[in-house]
Amino acid sequence: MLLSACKKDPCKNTVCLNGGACVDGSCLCTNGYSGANCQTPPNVCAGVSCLNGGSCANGVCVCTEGYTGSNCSQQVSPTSMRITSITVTSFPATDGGAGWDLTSGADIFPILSLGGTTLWNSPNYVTNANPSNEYLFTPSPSIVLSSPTSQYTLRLYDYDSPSPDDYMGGVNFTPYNSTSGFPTTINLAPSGAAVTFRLTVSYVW
Ligand SMILES: [Ca+2]
Repeated sequence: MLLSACKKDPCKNTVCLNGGACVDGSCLCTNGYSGANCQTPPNVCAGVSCLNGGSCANGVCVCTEGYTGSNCSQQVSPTSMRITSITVTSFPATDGGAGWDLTSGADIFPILSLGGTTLWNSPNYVTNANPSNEYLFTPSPSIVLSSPTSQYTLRLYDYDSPSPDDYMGGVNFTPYNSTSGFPTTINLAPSGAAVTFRLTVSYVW
């Protein structure tokens, strides 16, 4: 009995933090803490998966711009978009078999419109454009699309002033789609289109 009474307490020098309890000299931790002294907090981001470039902080997803929701899976609709460049990627070599101009190629320029309103009419045109080349137009300032879910129209013309310009072809498009992410390059090339374009765009939320 005497020996037993003198036995050292194995928990005498053991400190258990964060609500842990010492049992036989070892800490029994609670609330997800771990470590010899229950000093290591639980990894609250374990098992939290944040999509679309989001990252976990304190167990909660912090989403990148344009995304929301508990795991950043939902897109935030942009309030507007901007077109920073328009590339003409193809156009017909002839006007129904005849040349666009009497003795030379088409002098191309695009026009962007929304409904019946012209939003941008290229101030410059490319003389004698070659149908096997691509042509870049850079609006300055960039074109604001204030209604990204509306249908816009981009058309290509052959400059013929003082005669009326010839319409060469065009594409209808809706700039923003709630399920396609936020691409910065948009190809406007529906099958069968005589004239096709490639846009570079940015988003404003
Ligand atoms: Ca012309």
